[in-house]
Amino acid sequence: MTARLTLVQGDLTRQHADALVNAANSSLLGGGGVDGAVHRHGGPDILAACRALRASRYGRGLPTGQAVATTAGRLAADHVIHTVGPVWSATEDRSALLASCHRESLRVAAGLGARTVAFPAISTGVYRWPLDDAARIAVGTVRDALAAAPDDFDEVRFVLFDETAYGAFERALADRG
Ligand code: AR6
Repeated sequence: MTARLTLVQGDLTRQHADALVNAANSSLLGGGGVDGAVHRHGGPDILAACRALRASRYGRGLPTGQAVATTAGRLAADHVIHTVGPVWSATEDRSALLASCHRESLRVAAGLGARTVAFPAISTGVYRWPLDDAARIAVGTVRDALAAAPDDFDEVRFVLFDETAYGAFERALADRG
């Protein structure tokens, strides 16, 4: 059975899910927006796990479009999956990297057996990606991934911080039926 694709308006860090996706940066060492909230509410174990990843596999940082998991610390989840969205560019098409964030996060989640996964609107804050376009890419990519692996997940949830973001994702869901 194909997983449900759902939308909620709210704070990612208040969600209950097997895995929460963090809109990180390649340093993996924290920042503002979702990333700041994940570390603030999740506690120091997440940063410790990120530092360990920097010291081992990702000495040069996590490349844009890739994803890696850590503990979720005190969050109501088993895992945080950190992914690095592309910074919006008006001159260069970076859509493939934004799609890759979603695909790779789901690949990592499936590898961990995480059946419920919550995503924020990656790249639409500090990285300035226009919401409608980001929503179209996010929804389309997740939909394709779920169709390709219908038994891997129960629910993929987009958690949108405000009404504007929620509306953009609602339109993207409706657009592709
Ligand atoms: N829950 C859900 N959505 C949120 C939350 C939250 N707690 N906080 C913000 N948003 P951003 P990016 C929304 O900036 O654009 C960080 O500094 C926000 O309104 O968190 O991928 C990282 O360290 C927006 O719609 O991520 C990177 O340096 C969306 O989440 C950089 O920002 C994404 O906004 C990544 O930028």
